[in-house]
Amino acid sequence: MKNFSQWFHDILEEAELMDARYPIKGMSVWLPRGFQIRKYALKALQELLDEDHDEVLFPMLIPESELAKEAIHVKGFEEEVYWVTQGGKRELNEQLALRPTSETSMYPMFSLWVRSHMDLPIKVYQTVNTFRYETKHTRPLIRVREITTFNETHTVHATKEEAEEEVKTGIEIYKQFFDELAIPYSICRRPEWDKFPGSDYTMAFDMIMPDGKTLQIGTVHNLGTTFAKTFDITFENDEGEHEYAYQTCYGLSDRVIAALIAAHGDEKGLKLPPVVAPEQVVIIPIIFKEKEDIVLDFTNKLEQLLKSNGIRTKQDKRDIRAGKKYYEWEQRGLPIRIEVGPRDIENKTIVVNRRDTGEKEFVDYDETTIVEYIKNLLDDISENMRNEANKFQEEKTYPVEKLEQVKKTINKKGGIITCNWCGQTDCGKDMEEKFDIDILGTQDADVSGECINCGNPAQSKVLISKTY
Ligand code: PR8
Repeated sequence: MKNFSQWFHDILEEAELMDARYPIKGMSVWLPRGFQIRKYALKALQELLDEDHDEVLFPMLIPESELAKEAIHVKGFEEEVYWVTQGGKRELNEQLALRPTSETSMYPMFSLWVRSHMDLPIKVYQTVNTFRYETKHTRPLIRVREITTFNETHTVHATKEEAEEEVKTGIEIYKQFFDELAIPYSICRRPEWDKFPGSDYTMAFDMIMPDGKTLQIGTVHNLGTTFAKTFDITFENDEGEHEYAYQTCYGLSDRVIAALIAAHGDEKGLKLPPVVAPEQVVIIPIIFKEKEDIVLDFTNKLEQLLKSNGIRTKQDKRDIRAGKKYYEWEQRGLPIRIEVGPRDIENKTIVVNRRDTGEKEFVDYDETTIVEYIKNLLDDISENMRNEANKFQEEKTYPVEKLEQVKKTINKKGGIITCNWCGQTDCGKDMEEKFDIDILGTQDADVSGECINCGNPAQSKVLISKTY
């Protein structure tokens, strides 16, 4: 892919995912095909969250007085908040923020809900739209001003250990989710200067995009007791004393769909993992005049058989050239295309094409085994797509030992560099400036030796890249 930015821009239109012509910067329209992909991705995520979290829905507007309460948090978002100041022609007594995220909408309510340790833990999530007046260059799905698919989980616990455990749970849920969608990632702990405003620390997932820059695709934050102190979320312990609760929050956004598109797409267009494909199989009847009935009778039955077995199937009977249909379905990224013509029916075969490898196979047709065959093939496609994507992320992650290799490697190859680091803010910021790169964060590892930049003893492994 020569020019990823252009490719990404074009594919949204060509595969009928989004219309970016909406007349507000940073806001786009989800088209039916895009919306379906979003729907199946959310379904996969919600199934994982629902095991141990409850879905809720909070209002979109936050009173200024609540938003302003947590000083560090509000500082982090002050440049990005949209304000509602009027109702009709009347000025509001207090201006209301369009939520940039929901801590300050939820936590005053948590304060009312939590009385004793019996009320804990609270583990809730919601999928909502949030608004951030981003000043960096906006791009559909990647950096938007209306995040239309903000899935945020918020939890409250009686102990620090439980909150730590929940951070691990959040990471595990996201790992499973990204694995299901065949989205590769590296996980690290963000440096102090880049953690979520108000959190103790932030764990982040980053994916290497085809152009070599990384995209932050999800974050898990340990909030400690900072917000509990601000919003007075306390509980009475066994000894009758009031204690501050420990909190976590974690979130994903529209970026997951961007990652999905970017991780697998190629020159022919989209390539969708079966779990999110609006149709997993498309059947193309090859119709010749005299044999039309025979072919359609066969393909109608095949369509019904697959559908009744839970395989999302579409038959494309449009009166246009078969070649044009192949081209379109390839561009839309459907995992499997089946072609059936009169001669295939005579030979008791069907032609099965897989989008991931481009392979074509003549398959003996047997009504009793075809469903099993297609299901296995879908599994195989998922697995193959996951392996390919993970391989890309691994191959573009380079351990580096000498300082002069940092900039050279990133500029030449893109991707993520790993090296030894002292963990000091001054040293990290010095590297960011010197080499025009970003410190993604640290990974726990047994390191020995010196920091690649300042020569002090190394404390951890650090991940470095250029970022979106
Ligand atoms: C929180 N509070 O808010 P976070 N466009 C698209 N995606 C975005 C954008 C944007 N402008 N900004 C952020 N994201 C916490 C956790 C509730 C939930 C995506 O955390 O600010 C990024 O992938 O880190 C980010 O990791 C995720 O939303 C969560 O946002």
